[in-house]
Amino acid sequence: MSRVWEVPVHDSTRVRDARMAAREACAHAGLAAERTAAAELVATELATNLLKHAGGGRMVVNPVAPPAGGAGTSVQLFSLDNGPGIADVTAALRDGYTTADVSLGAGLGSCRRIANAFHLYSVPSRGTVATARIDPVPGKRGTWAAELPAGGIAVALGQAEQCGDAWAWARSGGLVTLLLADGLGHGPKAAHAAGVAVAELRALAPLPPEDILRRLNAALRPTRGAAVSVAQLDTERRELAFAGVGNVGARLRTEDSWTSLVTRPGIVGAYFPAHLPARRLPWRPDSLLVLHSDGLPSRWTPPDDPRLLTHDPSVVAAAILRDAGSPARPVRDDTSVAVLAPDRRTPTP
Ligand SMILES: [Mn+2]
Repeated sequence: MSRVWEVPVHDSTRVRDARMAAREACAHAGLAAERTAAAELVATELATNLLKHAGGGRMVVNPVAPPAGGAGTSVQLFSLDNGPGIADVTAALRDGYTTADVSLGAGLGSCRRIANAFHLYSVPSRGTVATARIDPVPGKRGTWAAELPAGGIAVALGQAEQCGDAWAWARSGGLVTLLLADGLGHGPKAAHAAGVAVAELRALAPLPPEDILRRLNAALRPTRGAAVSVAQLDTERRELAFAGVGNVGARLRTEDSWTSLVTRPGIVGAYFPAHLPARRLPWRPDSLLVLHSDGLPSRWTPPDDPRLLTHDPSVVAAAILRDAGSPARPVRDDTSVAVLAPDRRTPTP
């Protein structure tokens, strides 16, 4: 997951770049030709929409874990803009629908049909976030339901190919564990360190967060190290356990307020804290957890739109990333956001 693609889309030549990014990501993920074609079509459509309807924006492409139990790697495409938004999302998702003078072709409805999961969050005058996931095999298309309990997005400093941040989630019995790792510095060595942490998660998922971090400390010793936070939801006891080493931020939404969860100073793989207590908190049906690397401005504001919070975790993560950064506040590092929200269900757009 260390490889990421980011394409600013401000003129028509960039539509091709978005399509090529999707193709490269599919090759990286080992997807078959038919899935690659689907990803290219979705990328072309989303990038074209950015130009035609949003006055530009950006596309991000990340390899991600496939749905629970699935093998291989999926490709997640994101389209982010601050354009006028889509007034009627339901109409826009109808196959063949377009507001442009000239038909764009299949449109968003087609993206929804082709992708294994497609989510759209649009606010008039604030812009649109679209996420489309292409899995190794077709199926379960175009659902609005949040079929995965977690989602995330990662972009690299200066649109580099290697991202030093990585996130992953894993299920083990009634436990759902979300991890975000920020490799020291940036570039390939940071990406390697974060990648090792993510690769270890599946095997460590039955352990409590503090033990996962201890085991990662050993696994990351040959690397340059990483800041890592681990949040684990016990779905039966409805309790969240959290522990972190280094500067990966965590915020938990409880009722209508956000709580920052504190991490211990240190570097997983290099300087591990002697004492690492996990914090345990109650988890409500409307709870939502955000993990983020320090690429996000330290004073970012959590989303206040209750509609956003009911969306798919991939959408929430992408909207946080979009809204936290601006030309006035350029990012200084790789940036990633991961969201845990297993109880979300979005019956209507
Ligand atoms: Mn970093």
